[in-house]
Amino acid sequence: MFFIFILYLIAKGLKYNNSNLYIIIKRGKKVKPIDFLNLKYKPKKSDLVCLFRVEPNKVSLKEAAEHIALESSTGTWDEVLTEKDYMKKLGAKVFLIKGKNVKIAYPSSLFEKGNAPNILSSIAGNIFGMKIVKNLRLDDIKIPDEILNSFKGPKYGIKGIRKMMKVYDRPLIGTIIKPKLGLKTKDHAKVAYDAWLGGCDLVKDDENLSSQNFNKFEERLARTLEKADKAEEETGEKKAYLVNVTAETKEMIKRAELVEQLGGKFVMVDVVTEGFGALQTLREADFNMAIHAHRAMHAAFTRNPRHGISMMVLADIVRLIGCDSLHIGTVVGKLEGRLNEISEIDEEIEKKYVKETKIRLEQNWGTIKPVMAVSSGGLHPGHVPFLIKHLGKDLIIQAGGGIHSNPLGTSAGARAMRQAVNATMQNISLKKYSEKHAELKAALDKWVK
Ligand code: CAP
Ligand code: MG
Repeated sequence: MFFIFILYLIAKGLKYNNSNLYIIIKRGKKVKPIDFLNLKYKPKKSDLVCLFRVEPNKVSLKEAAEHIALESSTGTWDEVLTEKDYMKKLGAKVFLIKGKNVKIAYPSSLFEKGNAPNILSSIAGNIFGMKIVKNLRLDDIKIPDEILNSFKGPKYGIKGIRKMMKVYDRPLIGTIIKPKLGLKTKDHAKVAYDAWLGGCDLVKDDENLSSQNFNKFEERLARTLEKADKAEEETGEKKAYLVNVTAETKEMIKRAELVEQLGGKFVMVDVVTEGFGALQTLREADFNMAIHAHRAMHAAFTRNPRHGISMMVLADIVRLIGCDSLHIGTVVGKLEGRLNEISEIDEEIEKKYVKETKIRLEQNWGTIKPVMAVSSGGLHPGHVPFLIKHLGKDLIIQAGGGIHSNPLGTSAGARAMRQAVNATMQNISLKKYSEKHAELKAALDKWVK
């Protein structure tokens, strides 16, 4: 019976798949397929390495891992007769399985250099939908020099932003104009002006404001930049407007051109909804402005710790492509995010070298500049000591509600944030500092019980 079965396979030229063991029979000739699993393999310096957490579905972990490696590199669900010997070196290799953790090395020649969407279509593509995995999480990637050097990275980074804003010794303070949608242009510009006068360094649009009829992009940009100039003259400080240019790619570039013409310091872009290709287009255009990355929609794939792509990976891509500041979370604010994860992301984007941890791979960023971390979402002055303690002073602390809901108004709200930063930098408790600072007192009375 078995003999007849083998004859049948030979006749059909089909594959016999005995779980991990593949034998292809091509017209009677055995062809050794690519080895996607080799626990003795030592990754080369030029390999891109991925750290996955894998929950297999009705198969062994080894089999699931092998299928992740093949589907994300050169293989498919069955061995194909079109495979050639010369492509064997392109196969990804599972080289470590430890608990649910799986490390896979990808030869860098699998990827087109300088093409972020292409890289993600392999290592973060079809694999998340494979029936062979119940859950699959891409925790981190280690990017080799060959790929790093094919991207621009941030134009300004932390040092450049500090130089632009002439603020060297404290976190920068930002606000988001609220209400997030609906204000007419004139009122939008007035809120920005009040926030700058109170002490904000940066004022940004919200993620879902672009060029709606109630507040058109061009007029908003001109009027708000005019207020930034006025605030600079009046305060003697640098003030930046982070205008949201998120739009269809050509339109986004057109809007960024206008920001450059009008002398803006920053543009802001929603990196996930805009798309990584378009983000590269913006960075490649090499405008004079710094790029602020808002991450709206990221939680659709970063939030479930068992499935999807981690914020660490998104942060890697954003640094690689070249944004200058990136939202990484707050721990204490309104949005989900744990301290250990957020502080490790903070290191990943701000340091030149990061070492391996449970959720991160080692990375040497070489000449790619550091990105300034942004904490935003549900923040008020009472949170400032915690943020500086855990994320350091190379930080943009942003508050929308935490400034515009201060009982004394927007300018006072901004002043309260500056007071909280000043107190923390001088190691004075907020409570003590608020005894002589009415704006901070109003904030603490409202939010810190
Ligand atoms: C903050 C914010 C930001 C979020 C984004 C908002 O406003 O403008 O978009 O911080 O989250 O609309 O929620 P508030 P993250 O200060 O009024 O909360 O930084 O985590 O990506
Ligand atoms: Mg927002």
